[in-house]
Amino acid sequence: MNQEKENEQESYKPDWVPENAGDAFAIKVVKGKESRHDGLPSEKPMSETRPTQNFTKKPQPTVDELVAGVLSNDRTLLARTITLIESNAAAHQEKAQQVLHKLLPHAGNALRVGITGVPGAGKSTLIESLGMFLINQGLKVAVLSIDPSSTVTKGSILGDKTRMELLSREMNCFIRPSPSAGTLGGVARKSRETVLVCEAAGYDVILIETVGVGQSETTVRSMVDFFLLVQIAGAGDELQGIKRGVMELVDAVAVNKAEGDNIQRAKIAQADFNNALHYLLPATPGWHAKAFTTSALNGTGVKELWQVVQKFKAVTMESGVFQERRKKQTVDWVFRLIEDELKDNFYNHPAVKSALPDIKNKIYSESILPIAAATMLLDLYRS
Ligand SMILES: Nc1nc2c(ncn2[C@@H]2O[C@H](COP(=O)(O)OP(=O)(O)O)[C@@H](O)[C@H]2O)c(=O)[nH]1
Ligand SMILES: [Mg+2]
Repeated sequence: MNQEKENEQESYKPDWVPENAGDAFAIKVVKGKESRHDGLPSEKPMSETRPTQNFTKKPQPTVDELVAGVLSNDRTLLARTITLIESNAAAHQEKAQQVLHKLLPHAGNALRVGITGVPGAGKSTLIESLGMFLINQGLKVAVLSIDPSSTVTKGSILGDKTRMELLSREMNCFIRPSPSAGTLGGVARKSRETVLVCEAAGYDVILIETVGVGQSETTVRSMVDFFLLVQIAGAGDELQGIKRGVMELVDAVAVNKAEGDNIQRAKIAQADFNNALHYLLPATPGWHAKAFTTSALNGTGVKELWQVVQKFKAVTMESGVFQERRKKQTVDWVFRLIEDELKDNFYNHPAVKSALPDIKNKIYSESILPIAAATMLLDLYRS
């Protein structure tokens, strides 16, 4: 003990200290402790006493655990299954397919509703309103969004979560943001599979919000039963980016923000939309799309909107159009999967990959004809 104390007090001068330097340069060396920090003797070296187990990852649930979890609507396992589906890692995709395979017989029982419209039209707010209405009717609601431009950090869901404040606190609601940025095809495949997983978990209504840009509307139309366009009155058709094409895809139009001073304008817009819809081929055979007014903010028109959806379901089920569309959607999906796979294979082919930049340059400089370029790349792929 005495010896130890002496060691602790021992001072020495490093060799860079000037000669004749005073005590200011002295360094006191304290011997390391052999005992634990609480002063008690340690039986193991320090490195072995570290609680490494806290830093190891939780074991991954097995396929059967995920399946059982989804079927019993365990929200954590539901979310983990979706994360698996969204992963691009080959091992995850393989596992996701096994889970899906087992869930498929339990899917298909929900009503799938797509909601489109320009940013700011009030889609998320309408989902909050409609979702709460449905939950109060005893239904379970899943909300998904499709936005190929969103990323994990900058995704629109940040805004959406605040718009869906009440809904996000409901036990009977499950909200899942868009898979992070990727090709529309990739995002769509993941979302389609997520729909099936939510159905297997027992959700009665799946609401899918999509940004009203590019091809995402056609994509969402291809995975829902009912498609709703949310509009605002007085914004002007150009401002709302209304393409005739979108009107041809929808089963109803909701002229939103129809409250206060805006009611009159909303009614005029409603008439305009009804007029336009009248001349279009219906998106769903046997169903005439109509425009309605809503105020997502204070909930007016939401109940009526749901009655329209209910009527749509009854009419199309009766005529068989509902079932027919689902079958057609499945066939389309299969072909889309094939197309995506072929495209992936093509662009990832080593010979194609390495030749592509050069061929692109040649196309730019017009030193190669387009058809020759395509033939050259395809030949490389087949070689
Ligand atoms: N006055 C009014 N404002 C609304 C209504 N619905 C949505 N908003 C507001 O419009 C803005 C955009 O709404 P949001 O739901 O995020 O639109 P989204 O981009 O289409 O999802 C928000 O500030 C909402 O509070 C409505 O019915 N009336
Ligand atoms: Mg939104």
